[in-house]
Amino acid sequence: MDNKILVTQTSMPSFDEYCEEIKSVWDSKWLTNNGPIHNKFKSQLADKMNCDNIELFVNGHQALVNVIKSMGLSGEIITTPFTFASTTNAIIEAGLVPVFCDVKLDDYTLDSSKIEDLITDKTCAIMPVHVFGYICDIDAINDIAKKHDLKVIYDAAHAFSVKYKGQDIANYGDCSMFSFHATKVFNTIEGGCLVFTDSALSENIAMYRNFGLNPLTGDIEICGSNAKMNEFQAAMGICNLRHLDNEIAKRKIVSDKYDELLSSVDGISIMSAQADVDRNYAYYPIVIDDQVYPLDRELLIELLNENNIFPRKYFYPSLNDTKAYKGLYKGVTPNSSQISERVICLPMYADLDVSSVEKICSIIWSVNR
Ligand code: T4K
Repeated sequence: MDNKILVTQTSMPSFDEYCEEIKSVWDSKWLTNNGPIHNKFKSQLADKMNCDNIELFVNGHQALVNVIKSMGLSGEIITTPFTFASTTNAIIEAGLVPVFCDVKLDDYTLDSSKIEDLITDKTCAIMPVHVFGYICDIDAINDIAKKHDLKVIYDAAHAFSVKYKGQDIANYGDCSMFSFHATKVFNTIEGGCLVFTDSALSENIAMYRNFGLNPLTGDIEICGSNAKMNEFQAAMGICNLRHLDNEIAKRKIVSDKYDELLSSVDGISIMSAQADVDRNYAYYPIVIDDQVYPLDRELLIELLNENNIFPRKYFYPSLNDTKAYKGLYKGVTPNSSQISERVICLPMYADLDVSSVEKICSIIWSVNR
């Protein structure tokens, strides 16, 4: 083992705890396709998120593509370019057109004041992202969607277990997608889920995730995919759910330490806590203003790398500046480009010890004195 400090590190249950959870699979020989462990995990998640309609997926990306198709949407979806590629890719894979709306400089989420200017007669939905676990302008987005009869699909990949006004974040909008990838606050190795309000969608969602097969008639009703979560993933979820509160509590200690040590570095912005939000401390982004801070982003990353610390440029480039999408879709997004060019996510995970945070911060400070 080397002593590299990477941007994140997966949290896992003990080997014995996981083995205990998957033991029954050796008796049943039932590995996937809505097995008993899958179903147990699904009902645990529904209880945790206090929601009626939930479906589990092999990964979050497939879940996003699925819900766009299951809702029968067509035309344009207004979305943010400051996100992981999955958000835009899902819209395009589902056969729709992304329209990029700029983000706010304070929390990097969709700027709700700019959404209405982008609505046309082709707009069918808004897909905001609770990026880094910071929640969007939920109330304003809801009002706009109601006024213009649009669906709201939250890419909540980073926001598992976040609460807004005391309610689980899953309960806002028409649908929320959570990612349970190994790099997330809560993981099922790979995995994800959809939580949605309209129970009439359940049938379509289930069919799209299983080749379009109608379980009652045996007919193929739609052109579906294979996106089911298997028993090993679900077992990891059941174990990790037991440790989630502790995971978030440990992340809070890391985040608080960063806040304490970085809040007064000239030229480095950190995020402030949002009102009415119980956080999950998914990421620790900082934004560097190299007119003030002595190093630009690349040089700071180089300095950290020399010290065996490996932050990441989440998210760069802004998606409308990428090779795949540059010039193809509508939207003027200077804030997204500006943040993308200056942001780095510092190491953030439950087992990151405070002395490592102190080391990272002292390196950041060392060039600022
Ligand atoms: N929407 C948004 C906004 C998203 O951010 C994502 C995914 C999605 C949708 C789609 O959800 P999924 O289909 O993935 O469920 C990672 C993840 O692969 C991806 O899930 C995530 N967002 C994205 C932001 O980050 P990479 O390419 O940065 O991961 P990688 O392999 O470089 O790993 C980063 C660090 O994590 C490593 O340096 C060490 C640590 N790590 C990684 C793995 C794979 C572990 O400790 N254990 C592991 O198993 O994409």
